Amino acid sequence: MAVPTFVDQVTLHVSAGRGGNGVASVHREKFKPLGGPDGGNGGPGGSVILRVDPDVTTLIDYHHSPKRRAEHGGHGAGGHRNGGHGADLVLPIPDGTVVSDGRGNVLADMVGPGTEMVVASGGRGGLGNAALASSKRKAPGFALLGEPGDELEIVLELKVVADIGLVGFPSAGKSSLIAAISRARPKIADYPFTTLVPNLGVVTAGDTTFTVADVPGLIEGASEGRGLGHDFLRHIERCAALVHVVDTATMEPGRNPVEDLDIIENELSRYGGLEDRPRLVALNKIDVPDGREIGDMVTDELRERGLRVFPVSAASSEGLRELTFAMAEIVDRARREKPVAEATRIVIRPASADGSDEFSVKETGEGWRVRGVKPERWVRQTDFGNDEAVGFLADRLNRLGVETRLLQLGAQEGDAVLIGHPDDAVVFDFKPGIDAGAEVLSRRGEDQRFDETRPAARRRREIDAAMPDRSETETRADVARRLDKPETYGPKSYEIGSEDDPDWTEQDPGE
Ligand SMILES: Nc1nc2c(ncn2[C@@H]2O[C@H](COP(=O)(O)OP(=O)(O)OP(=O)(O)O)[C@@H](O)[C@H]2O)c(=O)[nH]1
Ligand SMILES: [Mg+2]
Repeated sequence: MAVPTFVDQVTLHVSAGRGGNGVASVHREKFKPLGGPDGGNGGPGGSVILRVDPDVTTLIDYHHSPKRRAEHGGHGAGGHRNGGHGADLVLPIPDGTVVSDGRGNVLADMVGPGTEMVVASGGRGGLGNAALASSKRKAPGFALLGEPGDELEIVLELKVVADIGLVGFPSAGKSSLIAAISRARPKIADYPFTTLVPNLGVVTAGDTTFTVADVPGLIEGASEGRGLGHDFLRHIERCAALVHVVDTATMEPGRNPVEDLDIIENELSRYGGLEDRPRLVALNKIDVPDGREIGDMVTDELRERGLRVFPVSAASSEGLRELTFAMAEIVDRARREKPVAEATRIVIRPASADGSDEFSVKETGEGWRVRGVKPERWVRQTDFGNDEAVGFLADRLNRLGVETRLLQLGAQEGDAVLIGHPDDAVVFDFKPGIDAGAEVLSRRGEDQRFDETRPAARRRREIDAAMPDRSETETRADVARRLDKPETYGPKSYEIGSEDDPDWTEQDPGE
């Protein structure tokens, strides 16, 4: 099979970068054991952006590698260092690319060099514990996770943007005509279907510069799939006018210019949508003596139908000036009626991604389903291995009114609460009445309200409780041993979530 060099339809899988995680870290200095939180924020992930590039004429690159991914944001670090911004991935596409989602909904029609579209937005970076600190929560022992970037499938379909489209039978001389009036050098040969992909040429006539495209030759039955031409008719959908290129010198029996033109018109009307385009007729190959004679014979008949007819020769250039000026006239008129598209920037966002406070609660067979931009984002930002982070999430949800709404709707303690899209919801047991603000009393990375679910934290708390009553010689480690509760926490500096973090290395069978 031949390797394709022109591709006008591809399915592309795009993934934006993940936001970097924020970090929980505590500033340590000799003789200053209680330094403040200094964990930096994660950087945002890079976005995937489509940009119309006039130098790109095919979607072939995407046919070869249909998966594209932007860079992830960098993680934050101690010492207030923020993670770097993940680089955007800019994908150049040809002018006239129509972008749709996998279900056939058109998202954008990309016309005009420089037009941009953000198809997949990078995830936000998570806040570090320095940014999360407040007067109530002076040294948070947790940080927020970066959010995943958008990931989706899009379909790109190229509809060449040309002002004039040439249509006609195979070998009528369409490519020869483009070569004669522009600098384009398409393949020309005396066998049918020489042209396999549209050719584009830039033509200047007087003060007007415009583009002309040809498409593979059409034959009778093209609209039913005969020949190649039908698949390419989408490339003339955007043209302001069509030019029939008719062969006056064909040796094929039974063919004549008028009938050829009728057959092509019939195929165009079966394709549909092109009825309103003005038509010109180029009677080609009049340098051949028989051709000129036949051209003369049919000119009047075609003119009587109201068509503007131009006897031309792509070989000798006769008549081409008149033809190109007539094209320019139509293009000028069309441009006056419909100004050329300017570069625009389009950002696709899910309808609800406006950061609104709206959320919904619905009872389903599986439990109470909570949907909303904020609750879902907060869940994605939460490190569920860190109780303080989970407590922070509970506080945020309560402040938004999620708990109140659940109670109003009749949710009972122990009911399942699912937050997020059915495919990847996070499930909680409903436990109302958890007061906000308890975090101030907890150790870093812990939240008293979750003690029963965290044996390690409970153990530590029991040791804490026994400390005031210990004998003078007893150390904390002795107390732990006496209570048969070995403790792994030491006065070491560590980044929460790092390998040194006791919560990280410690394996609690019950968790
Ligand atoms: N004598 C003469 N021959 C021409 C003229 N225009 C094209 N031809 C010849 O006709 C043959 C077909 O020309 P193409 O330009 O390839 O025709 P086409 O319409 O692009 O054909 P497809 O791409 O197959 O649809 C070639 O051998 C050309 O040299 C002309 O004005 N005079
Ligand atoms: Mg051709």
